[in-house]
Amino acid sequence: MRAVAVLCVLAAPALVPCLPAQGMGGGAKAVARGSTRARLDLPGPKIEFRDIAAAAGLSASNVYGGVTTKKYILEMTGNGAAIFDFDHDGNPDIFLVNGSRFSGFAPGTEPTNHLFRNLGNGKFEEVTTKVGAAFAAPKVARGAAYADINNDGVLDVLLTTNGGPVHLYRSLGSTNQSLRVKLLGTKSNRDGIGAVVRITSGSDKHWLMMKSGSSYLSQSELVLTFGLGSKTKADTVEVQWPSGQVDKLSNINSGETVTIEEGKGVTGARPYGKKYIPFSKCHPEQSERPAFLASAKKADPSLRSG
Ligand SMILES: [Ca+2]
Ligand SMILES: [Ca+2]
Repeated sequence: MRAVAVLCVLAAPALVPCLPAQGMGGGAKAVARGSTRARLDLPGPKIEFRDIAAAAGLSASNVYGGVTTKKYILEMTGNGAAIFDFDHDGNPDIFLVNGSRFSGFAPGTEPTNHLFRNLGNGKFEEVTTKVGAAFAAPKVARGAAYADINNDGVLDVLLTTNGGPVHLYRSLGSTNQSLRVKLLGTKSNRDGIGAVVRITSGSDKHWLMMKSGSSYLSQSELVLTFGLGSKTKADTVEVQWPSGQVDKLSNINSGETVTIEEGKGVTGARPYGKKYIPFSKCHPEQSERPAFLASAKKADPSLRSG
């Protein structure tokens, strides 16, 4: 099974054409075109999904059961996945954990995580081996979630393994800027789940939805992190709440986590703490450094060497 399987889950509406057309509302008609192309004819615009995973660079193999046979349901489910902007360049990246086979793996042959960096042109680069030896070490993983565990503004990653320990990876980040948004619903639900936040920063536009779930038995933090690249503020921030309330704000600085309360605007701001702790002090057993830290060092002479 290849990484494309995760995108199939994310694009679940594409599975609708597999259902019989009978009973579907609005005069919908399903038209199947082979195993990789399907089209759902609706009264509105035509919607069609095409498998572009390999062309986009998402070609690493994920391991579940045998290549052609699966003995157990858990060998067919796929594992945790997360989409977040790990390097704050404004492009969402893809993190996958990997591997379920109840017959086990010979030592050293276990599957590995996959981290794909979004190049912003429809292509992804796998950077798994560039972000630290421990990150790329073989393991049979299951759940995956992300959060900023130390308030440095950089998202860290947690994963669980089959019958093994939990792994927590603290990212050293980059010199790119970011803004984090926590929502406080009043008419809407307290965490703002379902709310859409849109920001503009110069000519850049980004949006994220506050959501629950989306990974295998995992929940990432309920804070939205926007990568701003070199921009130091969001010119506009708009929150569209599930209640229908729309809050519009302006000139929100990067480098902090702001709390936006429904109908009131910004009611709190927490600046990030210290960043760029030398890698060797965090992980003296490792010689590799995250690729994005290396590039950040080149761009920021104040970045201390590990
Ligand atoms: Ca990115
Ligand atoms: Ca962090």
